[in-house]
Amino acid sequence: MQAQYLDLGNKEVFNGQYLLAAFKIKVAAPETFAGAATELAAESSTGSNLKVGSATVYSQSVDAVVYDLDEENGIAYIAYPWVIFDRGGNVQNVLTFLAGNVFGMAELLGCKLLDVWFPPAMMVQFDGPSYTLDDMRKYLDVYDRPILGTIIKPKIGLTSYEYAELCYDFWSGGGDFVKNDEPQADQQFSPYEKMVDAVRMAMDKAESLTGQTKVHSFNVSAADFDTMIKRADYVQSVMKPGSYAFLVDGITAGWMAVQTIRRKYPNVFLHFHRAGHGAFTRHENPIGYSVPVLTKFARLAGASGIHTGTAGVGKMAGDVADDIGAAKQALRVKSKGLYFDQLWAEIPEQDSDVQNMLTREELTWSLGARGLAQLRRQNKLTMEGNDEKTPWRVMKKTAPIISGGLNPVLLPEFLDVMGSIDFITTMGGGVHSHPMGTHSGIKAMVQAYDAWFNQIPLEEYARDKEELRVAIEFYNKNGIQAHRNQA
Ligand code: CAP
Ligand code: MG
Ligand code: MG
Repeated sequence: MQAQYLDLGNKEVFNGQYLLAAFKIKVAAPETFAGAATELAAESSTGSNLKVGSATVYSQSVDAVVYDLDEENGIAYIAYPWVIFDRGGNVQNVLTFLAGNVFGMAELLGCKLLDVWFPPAMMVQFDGPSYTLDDMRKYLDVYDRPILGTIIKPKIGLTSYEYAELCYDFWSGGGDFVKNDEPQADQQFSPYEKMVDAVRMAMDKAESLTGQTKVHSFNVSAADFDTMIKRADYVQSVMKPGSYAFLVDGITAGWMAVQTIRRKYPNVFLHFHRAGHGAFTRHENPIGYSVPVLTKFARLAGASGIHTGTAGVGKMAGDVADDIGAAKQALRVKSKGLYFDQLWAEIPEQDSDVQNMLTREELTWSLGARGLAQLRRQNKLTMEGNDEKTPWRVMKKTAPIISGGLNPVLLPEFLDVMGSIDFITTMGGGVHSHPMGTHSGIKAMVQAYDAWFNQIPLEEYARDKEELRVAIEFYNKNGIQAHRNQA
């Protein structure tokens, strides 16, 4: 027990000078619950396992504070003076405190950061997103549906031209967005610059055929920052502004890579791929942090989009509370969390602009996904409540990116679970496994969306649409839905 970190009932922690955190902890005997919470607070702020004589009056003033305990549910609430964090908005530094050594503490058998709340004064230190889903919607001229995307599959192993052919097949079939898969880099069989050149050619061909603009997300993750920047600069030298995004494997390449790309290329969509997040976020893992926590930090870091999961509709573990909760943390100005309601604005209550925006946002979300789609089809509105009219004092949105085992037949179900159309869906297997090939895979996706929008059952809508009819038969037999039905 380190009593100096315990101050139950402390109300000062709500004065806007503290980051608030809710940890679910499991304690190793003989430590008490309160004792473990103080050890956690010490190690994740100013202390160690022993009280040091070198502490000063000032250093003790920035100790973290255990301000509430819910032993029955295993929740410890800890407040951190936000001044302890590196100045200038540094996510890796905050996580080194809150998600660093504490995961290794012997007296904690479980230590999961389930929710976090950022005070306005701290939020302004961080970049937040710059180029957003609204900008991509404008570039694509797509407002009344999700951005329809794919990941080229097989995950790796295609030559640059084979890769680009699939991009063309997808874009020419009506798709908007193609991404590199998360491990694609500068492999022997697909040299980076040749891949970029080939994608540009495929994009030009598809755009002249369809008359529609297209986007490609290039993975710029690399062994070192210089190589990452070199890859980003090459993409920028070949592609048209707006036609490309930079993908960063945010967990394996790290937060410094994410924030470097955000700061060097503010006019480019920053695509945060979260490969590796499962080690921290899966429910069965008692040590780590939740999907909403990862998503909140990604928005703070300035991700234009981050994968938030399919809420159990696809192949990855996940549920509505986590995944749709995370999507709302990413998109909304005010979003309810598991433990804290986050307001992504610096001048909250007394500001009429923000209050009007919150009212509009509430109305928009009450429409549900289809209601919003219909509103947009009539008015070509971007996401109400957090759009280009967004005052400077509100942190811009991060777009949920939804993939993981989705296929056209599952899209309607996910839309209803999501409750919004403001996301990018990227189906890999769910497009390239279509029995008639990639071009039909995206056509089936567009047809499935149209059926959902017009509230027509898929089977009925597919009567005169071969791509969708074949997709329904194939995915009901081979897709995730088949596995779930067997379960
Ligand atoms: C999906 C994917 C994505 C995962 C990421 C893959 O491919 O490209 O990286 O979905 O998961 O490599 O598995 P499929 P999440 O569409 O073929 O499943 O979006 O949950 O972070
Ligand atoms: Mg240390
Ligand atoms: Mg992938």
